[in-house]
Amino acid sequence: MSSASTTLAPNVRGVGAPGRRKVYSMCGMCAVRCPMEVTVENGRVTWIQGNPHDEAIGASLCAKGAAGLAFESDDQRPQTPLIRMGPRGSGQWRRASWDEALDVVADGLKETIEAFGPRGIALSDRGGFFTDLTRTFVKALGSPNYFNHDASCNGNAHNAGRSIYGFPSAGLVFDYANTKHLVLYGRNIVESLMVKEAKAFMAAVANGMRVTYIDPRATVTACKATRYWRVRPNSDYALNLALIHEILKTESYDKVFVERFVTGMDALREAVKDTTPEWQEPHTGVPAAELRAFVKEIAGQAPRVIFHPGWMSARHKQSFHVTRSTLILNALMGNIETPGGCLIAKPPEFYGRKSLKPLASRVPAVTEPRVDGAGTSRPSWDPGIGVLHGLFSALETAQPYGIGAYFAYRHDPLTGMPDAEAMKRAMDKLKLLVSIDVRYSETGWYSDVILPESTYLERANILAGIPGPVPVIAMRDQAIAPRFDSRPAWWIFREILRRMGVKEALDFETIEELWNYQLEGTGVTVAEMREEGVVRLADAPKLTPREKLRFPTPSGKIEIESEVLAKAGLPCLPPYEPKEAPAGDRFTLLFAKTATLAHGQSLNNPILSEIAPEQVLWIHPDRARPLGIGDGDTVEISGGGSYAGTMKARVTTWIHPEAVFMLHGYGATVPLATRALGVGVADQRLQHGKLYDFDPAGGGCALTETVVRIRPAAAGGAR
Ligand SMILES: Nc1nc2c(c(=O)[nH]1)N[C@H]1C(S)=C(S)[C@@H](COP(=O)(O)OP(=O)(O)OC[C@H]3O[C@@H](n4cnc5c(=O)[nH]c(N)nc54)[C@H](O)[C@@H]3O)O[C@H]1N2
Ligand SMILES: Nc1nc2c(c(=O)[nH]1)N[C@H]1C(S)=C(S)[C@@H](COP(=O)(O)OP(=O)(O)OC[C@H]3O[C@@H](n4cnc5c(=O)[nH]c(N)nc54)[C@H](O)[C@@H]3O)O[C@H]1N2
Ligand code: SF4
Ligand SMILES: [Mo]
Repeated sequence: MSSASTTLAPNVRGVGAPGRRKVYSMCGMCAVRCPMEVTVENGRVTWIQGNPHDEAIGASLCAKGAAGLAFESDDQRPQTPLIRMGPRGSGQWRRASWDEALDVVADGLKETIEAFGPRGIALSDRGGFFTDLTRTFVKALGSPNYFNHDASCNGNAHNAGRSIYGFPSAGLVFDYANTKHLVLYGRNIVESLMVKEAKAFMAAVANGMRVTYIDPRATVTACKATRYWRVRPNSDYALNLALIHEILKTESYDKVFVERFVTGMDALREAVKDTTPEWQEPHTGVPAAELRAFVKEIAGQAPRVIFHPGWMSARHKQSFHVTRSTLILNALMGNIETPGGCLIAKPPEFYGRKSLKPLASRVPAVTEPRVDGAGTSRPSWDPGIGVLHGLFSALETAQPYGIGAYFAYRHDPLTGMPDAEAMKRAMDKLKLLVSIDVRYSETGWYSDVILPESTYLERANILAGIPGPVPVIAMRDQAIAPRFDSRPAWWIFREILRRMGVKEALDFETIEELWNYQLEGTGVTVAEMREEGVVRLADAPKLTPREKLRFPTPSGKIEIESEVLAKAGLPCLPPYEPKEAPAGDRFTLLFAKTATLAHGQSLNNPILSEIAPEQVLWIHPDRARPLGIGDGDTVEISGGGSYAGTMKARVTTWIHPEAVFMLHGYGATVPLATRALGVGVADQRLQHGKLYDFDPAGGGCALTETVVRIRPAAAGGAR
C-alpha cells in the first residue's frame, strides 16, 4: 500500500470554468513547442492558433499544430496506466490505478537500487525547454544517467559547438532578416520546419536573401534556393575543407576578427593546404569552378553570410567535423555577433535579469561517472545530455556497470534510434522499462508499464527559460481537464520520488507553487505569465560589444585547436575519409521529415493520417534502369537485418545516383494505433547495425552510412 494520495487530479485553477477565456500554451504536436493561444469555451477548446503576442510566430501554426484538436479528441491513446501481463511486446496489458502502477514502478526502482545502486536507473527524454524536471528527477534518485535524444538528432553538432566555441551549436541564433547569403547543408527549413524559422526564412527569401542549398536530394528548400549543389552523400567535410582552402588562399576572410577571436589558424592552414577546389571535385561532385565562384560571391557579402551548422543533415563518422568546419567558416566570415550573422543566445543575466531558479539545485550533485562515459572516458561528449547508445551497450554487457531501470519519457527510441532489434535485445536485460507518453509509442508497446501523460492541452508544464538574442520565459498552462485517467509529468515524477523517500526535490502540491519557486528573484509573477504566455526579459536585442566578446573556452577565443579534443586523443582537423560509392543494387539510404508529420508520432492522427504523403522511394534513373525498375514500380528495400519492406519507386534525377531516399516516421507496429499500423516502411529498422556505429568525437549514430539493397518486388509483393 502506498502512503501517497494519488486520487486527486491536479487540475490548474480555473480549468473547466464556464465562459470564454484565452489560455497561453505551447503546441505539443512536435518538439518545437511553438507558443500558442488556446480559446476555451465552457471547458472545451474551440480554437487554437500561434500566440499573437509573440511577433515572430503571430497566429501561425503548421499543419501538424492545427491537427492538435484531432489528436485531443482521438480515443486511440492510453487512457489509464497499463501494466504488462504477457511477455514484452506481446500487447497483453491490464488497466491499473495510478497508485498501483506507481507502486510497481517504485518496486522496480528499489530492486534496481539493490542490485546496481542508484546509478542503475536511467531516463531519456526529448531534450529542450523542460528538462530541468527530468534532470532533477534522475539526480534526486542519485543517478548520473539522464540522456536526451541527441544521439540520433543533433548530438554531433552540439558537441562540435562545445569543442570550438565553448557552447553547443544551438547557442547560435541566425539573423535571417539581415543576412545576404545563407548556406544550408541539408537543413530543410521549409519542410523540416519550426514555424518561426520557416517564416523568417521565407520573408528573407522574398527580400532577396541568397541561399546556397547543399543536399544529395532536392528538397522544397532547394527549390527556394539560388544555388543547389547535389553533393555526394556524406561528403560535406571535403567540401568545407576546400571552401576553407579557397577562402584562405584568396584572403577572403575577416582578418581583424580572426586575429582577435580565433586560435589555431596555423593548424588550419596546414590541414587545408592541399584541399583545393579540384581535390574536392571527385569527392563531392561540386565543380571546382562553381566552388570558386561561390567563394568570390560570399567574399563580397561577408559578414552577412551564414553557414548553418545544421541538425540532421548527415550522420556519419565524420559529421562532428562537418559541423566544426562549418563553424570555422562562420568564424572566417567574422559573422559572430554581427547583424546578418550568427547571434549568440543570451541568458537573462546578460540583460541584468535573473534566470529561472533551477529545480535541480534542490538536490545534491551526483558524483558517480556516467554509464556512457560522457565527460569522463569520452571527454568530448557532453555529460549534460549523454549519448543514448551508451546506455544500450551497457545493458548488453553490464559494463562499465549494470542498469536495471529505464524511463523513456516523451521519447520513443524504438522509432528514433536505429536498429530496433538490437535495442530490444538490450531492453530485455532490464528489470523495469517505463514509457511515459501521450500515445502508444513503439517503445511504450515494449515496456512494462505505460504511464499516460495528459496531453499538452490537458496539463501544465514547468516554466521554460529560453535563451536567445532576447531571452524569454514561456508558459504552457492547462487549457482543459484531461479526458482520460492521465497525469502531468511533474506530478508523475513527484509521486515516484515520494514513494522512493526522496520527496524534497519536487515536493510541490500544485503547479502554481512550483512556478512560484522557479520565478523567485526573476521579478516576473505567475499572473504576468498568464497574461501573454511569454515574457521577454529585455525590450530589444543587444549585441555583445566587441571588447567584451569572450567565448567560454579555455582561451576565451574560438578554438580551432581544442584542448577537449586533445584530451580525448582526437584530432582537431583530421583528413577527409573518402566515401566508397555503393554500386549495383546497393545505395546509401537517405531519410528525412515531411512538413505534415512529426517523426513517428503523427501518422496515427485522424487528420494527418489522411493527408500524409504516400511513402515512395526516390531513385535516380541511371541506377533504376539497370535494375529493371521503372517509375511507379514496387520495389523491395532491405538493410541487412531480417527486416525488409516494399514501396513504390519514384524515379527522379532530383536525387544523387549513389543514394535512395524515403520519408521517416512510417512502418509502425502498435495494433491499437490502427491508422498508422502497417503503413509504409520504417527506415530506422533498415539501419541495421547502426546503434553501435557512431561518430567517435560527437557520439551520434552513423545513420547516413546505412547501405540498403533495392530490387524489384516479386509479383504480388506490394503492400
Ligand atoms: N531513421 C531515422 N531516425 C531518426 C530520424 C530520422 O529522420 N530517421 N530523426 C531523428 C531526429 S531529428 C529526432 S529529433 C529523433 C526523434 O525521436 P523522438 O524524440 O523519440 O521522437 P518524437 O516524435 O519527438 O517523440 C517521442 C515520443 O514523445 C511522445 N510525446 C509527444 N508529446 C508528448 C507529451 O506531451 N508528453 C509525453 N510524455 N510524450 C509525448 C510521442 O508520442 C513519441 O512517442 O529521431 C531521430 N531518429
Ligand atoms: N514537419 C516536421 N518538421 C520538423 C520535424 C518533423 O519531424 N517534422 N522534426 C524537427 C527536428 S527534431 C529536427 S532535428 C529538424 C530536422 O531538420 P533537418 O535537419 O532539415 O532534417 P531532415 O528532414 O531529416 O532532413 C535532412 C536532410 O539532409 C539531407 N542529407 C542526407 N545526407 C546528407 C549529406 O551527406 N549532406 C547534406 N548536405 N545533406 C544530407 C537529406 O537528404 C535531407 O533532405 O526538423 C524539425 N522539424
Ligand atoms: S512546428 Fe508545428 S507541430 Fe511543431 S510545435 Fe510548431 S506548430 Fe506545433
Ligand atoms: Mo531532431
